[in-house]
Amino acid sequence: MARILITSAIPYINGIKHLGNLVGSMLPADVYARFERQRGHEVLYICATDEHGTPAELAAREAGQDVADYCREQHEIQAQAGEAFGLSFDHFGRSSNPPNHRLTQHFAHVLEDNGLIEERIDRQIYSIDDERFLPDRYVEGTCPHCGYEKARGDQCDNCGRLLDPIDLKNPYSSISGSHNVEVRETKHLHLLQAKMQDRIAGWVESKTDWPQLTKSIAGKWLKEGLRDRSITRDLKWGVPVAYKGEPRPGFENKVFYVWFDAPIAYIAATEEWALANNENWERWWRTDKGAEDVKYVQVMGKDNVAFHTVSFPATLLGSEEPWKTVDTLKSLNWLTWYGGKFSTSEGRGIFMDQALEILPADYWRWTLMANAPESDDASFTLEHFAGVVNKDLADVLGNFVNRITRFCKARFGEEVPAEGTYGDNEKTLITELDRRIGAYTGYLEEMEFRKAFAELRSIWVSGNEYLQGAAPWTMIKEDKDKAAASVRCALNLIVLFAALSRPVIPFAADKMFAIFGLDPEEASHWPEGAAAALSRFKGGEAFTPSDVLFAKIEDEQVEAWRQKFGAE
Ligand code: B3M
Ligand code: ZN
Repeated sequence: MARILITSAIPYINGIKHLGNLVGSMLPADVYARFERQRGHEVLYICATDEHGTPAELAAREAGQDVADYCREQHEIQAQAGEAFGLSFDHFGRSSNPPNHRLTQHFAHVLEDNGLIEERIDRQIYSIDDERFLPDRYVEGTCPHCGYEKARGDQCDNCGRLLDPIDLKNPYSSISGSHNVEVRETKHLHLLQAKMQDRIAGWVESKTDWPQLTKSIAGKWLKEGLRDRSITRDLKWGVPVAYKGEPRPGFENKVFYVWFDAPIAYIAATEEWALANNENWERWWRTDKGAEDVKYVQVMGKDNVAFHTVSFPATLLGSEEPWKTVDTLKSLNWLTWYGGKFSTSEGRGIFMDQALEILPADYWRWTLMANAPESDDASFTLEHFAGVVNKDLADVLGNFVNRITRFCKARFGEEVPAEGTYGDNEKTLITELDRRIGAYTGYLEEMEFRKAFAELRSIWVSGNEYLQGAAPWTMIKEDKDKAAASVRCALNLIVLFAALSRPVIPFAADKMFAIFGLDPEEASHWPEGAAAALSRFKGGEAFTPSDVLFAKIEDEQVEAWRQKFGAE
């Protein structure tokens, strides 16, 4: 049994996440966590809300709320949405909670002791009308690289480049819209990443099994040369620049930069989990306390990769303390909404809460994961979604389950039939299933989700084909025992399919187990092989057919959703 620590990028607190955010980090991490749990490994899946920085302050201001209240409410909303989507976090913490304050201040302190932090004078945009500095997203303007006119101070949404606010052309305050701004000097702490270039490069080098996308993003940053970066901001909301309760002189009105404290929240949220469950967090994070045996997997969208391959490792390695660093880093491309951006402000796209108002979680989970933006960006359209649900879930998996349980009930009664023995048809099926289950398991291990779920779909199809060939509905007239054996085989297949499908469609899988009154925890142990799985029921086991597992999506529904969610 291995111990596997999984973290997905922690979602910003500023409002409920859309389907693109979901498939970019939390959902693939969940699928992987569920898979590894079913295989009997000890898994700890940690996530949290990312509550600091200008996104939080700006959103609270827009909502007309105090930022602490806003974060508390939004955390609850995101926690509930995650649960409703079946995201199986072991803990969903908050970057604003005390453990993260303590750890963030601790890291800054040891980094400074190690000569990796320095006070420097920065030039920052100051808004005369707002009477304050405008860090990061508080300032907008024209991107110096691509000319986009609404680039934010920290990043251009159009070309994706990271920016320094003073590089923006024609800057203005995003609070008041005022152009009455000037550059002023202010003191900040800088993390001396340039000193760590060789150290980080060597560490990245040692990560031989990182996927291509991850490697190439890290490589690009290292090639450009690591730059020192400021890790404090002129803001009120955040982790105070203090140590053991003592504010740092001259930094009373400053906090740590959100990207400095957010990854540390992975550790802090583990500590929250430990506190709540009387567990030990250090055995997951400290290599001197048992974490050397942990496999640590991170999942995130491609825009977060630089922070996880360079900045966060600089924090961990620079501390010279025995922290666990990432082993496998799975990064994903973008999911687009009809080829464009999901946008809260423009009402384009579907958000997690809205999705569940119209259809159950599994419909979305399947479609998103089977078409995950892995090798490239992928486009979400309602038409494609309806096609996938109708074909894969309703016609292939749902139909298989409904058809065989109804037929058995009508002709053999509500018990698995015991008559007959397996023959050539079943032998062929077992051979095919073993091959496909092996491939499927391998893809899940590698987190190659599209390939994995293409394989799972083929596994479901092979069940349908088997049933088509065995045709118990005609066979029953010639050879009732033979028909009984194929019905038994097909009923066993339902349980096998449920176990294999549970990482991605957990709710439907549990409904499938419930047909036979099976305990999902026990019945979902990762299948050893098809032969064993298909002889689970020997005959005489009672069952109750379920109602329709997956309803088809009608054209009229698609049309109505197109209007509602701004499809183009
Ligand atoms: N909250 C950005 C994002 O949600 C950021 C991730 C932090 S991971 C430590 O894309
Ligand atoms: Zn740009």
